[in-house]
Amino acid sequence: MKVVITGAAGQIAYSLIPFLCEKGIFNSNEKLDLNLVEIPQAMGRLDGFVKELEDSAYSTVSSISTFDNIENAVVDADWCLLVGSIPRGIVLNGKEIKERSDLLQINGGIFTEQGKAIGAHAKEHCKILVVGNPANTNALIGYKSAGKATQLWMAMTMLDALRAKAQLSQKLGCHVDDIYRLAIFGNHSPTMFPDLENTIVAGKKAYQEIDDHDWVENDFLPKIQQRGAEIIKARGASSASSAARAACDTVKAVEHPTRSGDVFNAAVMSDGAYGMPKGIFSGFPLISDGKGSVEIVRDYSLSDFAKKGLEKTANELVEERDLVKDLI
Ligand code: NAX
Repeated sequence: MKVVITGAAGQIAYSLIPFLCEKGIFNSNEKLDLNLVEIPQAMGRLDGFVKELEDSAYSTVSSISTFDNIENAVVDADWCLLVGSIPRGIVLNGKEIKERSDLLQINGGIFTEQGKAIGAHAKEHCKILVVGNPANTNALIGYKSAGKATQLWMAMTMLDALRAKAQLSQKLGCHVDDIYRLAIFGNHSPTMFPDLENTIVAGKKAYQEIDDHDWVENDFLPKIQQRGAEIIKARGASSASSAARAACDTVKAVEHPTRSGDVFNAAVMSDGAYGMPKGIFSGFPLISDGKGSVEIVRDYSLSDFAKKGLEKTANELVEERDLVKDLI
């Protein structure tokens, strides 16, 4: 089982790789070949981390290799976790990258190259999870550049779903495991729409249990949409441990059958489901059969309030797509 991780010397990967090496994440008992990818300037830091991984003596791991280019790293890959990207605020060639359009163009270049390499060299049924932001549109660029319909491209919305579950469990005094069918629609950005109208908690409709639309609209939604910014303000750095947990949970969710009556969350290519425009990567409720097939769950009913939320996040995704149209 060959697993490629980019951005491997970064803060998310520092938590993510140990999580992935725990038993039971992958469906197969094959041992893992970890191919860790970084930019040339970060290879020294990556070597230090590799020493720590070696010292952890994971029984699940067969080999650990490092790469400063994507082409060689993805040969015969089963999974590619694309975590590395250029963050907003970085200074490149004397210019601070502040605008979303600049960020999309720069990361677009990275994901074009990575997509091409994955399409050409990774396994036919390789699964790809894009974590690096702007994750949905990076996934779109990667998917288009790969040009291989048999490969499964996803962008991460699991962290948003976990955040929403945590807030709901606090509100209703239930355990997170009692929450079913919580869905994140749209972009991994402040326009995302976390839906509670179809959520079930311990067999009951969550919305009726909450019985407070004002809390949903004015408390819950902004909290989930702004949670990333809240963490950056408090920590002085973006979410890392929770993002790593979410990435690992996404791999596990694809690798194993979804529990009966539940869904998991990731953004996949829209085929028009729930009125989301075709040809963008949007968060949807999904199910996996644990054998490589992932499908959108299509029986959610959406109120006018939810439809408005979906429209807003869809518009943003279309705008992002238009900003990178020369790359796709
Ligand atoms: P770090 O800056 O700590 O690490 C990123 C690493 O990627 C760096 O070591 C850098 O050298 C490397 N890198 C850059 N370009 C690369 C390339 N072309 N190939 C290989 N490696 C490359 O960031 P970290 O906190 O780990 O976050 C990584 C990404 O996740 C960011 O884009 C961040 O915005 C995004 N996030 C996405 C989330 C999601 O839910 N989808 C949530 C958490 C996080 O904000």
